[in-house]
Amino acid sequence: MGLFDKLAGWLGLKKEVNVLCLGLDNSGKTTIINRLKPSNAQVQDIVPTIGFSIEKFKTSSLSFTVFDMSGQGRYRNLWEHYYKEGQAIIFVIDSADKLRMVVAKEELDTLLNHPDIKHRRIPILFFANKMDMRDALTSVKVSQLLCLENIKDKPWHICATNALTGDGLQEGVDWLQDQIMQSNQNNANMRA
Ligand SMILES: Nc1nc2c(ncn2[C@@H]2O[C@H](COP(=O)(O)OP(=O)(O)O)[C@@H](O)[C@H]2O)c(=O)[nH]1
Ligand SMILES: [Mg+2]
Repeated sequence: MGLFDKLAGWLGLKKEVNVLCLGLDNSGKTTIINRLKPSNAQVQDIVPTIGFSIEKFKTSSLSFTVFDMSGQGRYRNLWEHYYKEGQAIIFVIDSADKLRMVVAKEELDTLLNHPDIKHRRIPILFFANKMDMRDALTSVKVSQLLCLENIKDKPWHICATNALTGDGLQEGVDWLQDQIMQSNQNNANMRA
C-alpha cells in the first residue's frame, strides 16, 4: 500500500488532483514518489529528453508530475507548462547539499513568482529530505535558508524526511490531504 492510498480513496468521488513534485536533481523526488505511489498506480508517461525528463503517473484521482528543476533553467520552458494544472506542490530539498541550497532557493523563488503560481493559494509541502545524513541541516535551518516565512499567501508546511525509510512522509501527506480537503470545501461553499 502506498501512503497516498488513503488520500486517493477519500478523493475517489472527487475530481482529479494534480500534484507537482519539484526540486533539484538528486534531492530524492523519485525515491519519495515511489514510496507514495499507490500499488495500482500506472506509470503513464516518462518523457526522456537529453538532460531532462518528466515522470508522470496517475491513480483514479491523483495525477503526479515529477521533474528536476536543475540545469540552469535550460529546460524551464518545458516544465513551466505544467504549472497551470498543478493544484498542490511537493518541493523536495536535499538537506545535506549545503552547496546547492542557494540554487534550491533561486528555483523556489522563480517558481513562486511565476504568473501561473503567484496569485494562487496553492498548498506547498516541503520535504527537507536526507535527514539521516550526518551533516544534514535541520528542517528549521532549511526553512530559514529558503526564507519560507516570507510565503504569506499560500499554505505551506515543512517536514524532515528520510525517503529511504519513509520517515516523515506520512506527516507531510496528512497535511497535504487536509489542505486539499479544505480548498475543496471552500470551493463548494463559494458555489453554494
Ligand atoms: N541517505 C539518503 N539518501 C537518499 C534519500 N532520499 C534519496 N536518497 C538517495 O539520493 C539519490 C537521489 O535520489 P532520487 O530519488 O533519484 O532523486 P531525484 O533526482 O530528485 O529524483 C539516490 O541515490 C537515492 O537513493 C534519503 O532520505 N537519505
Ligand atoms: Mg528523479
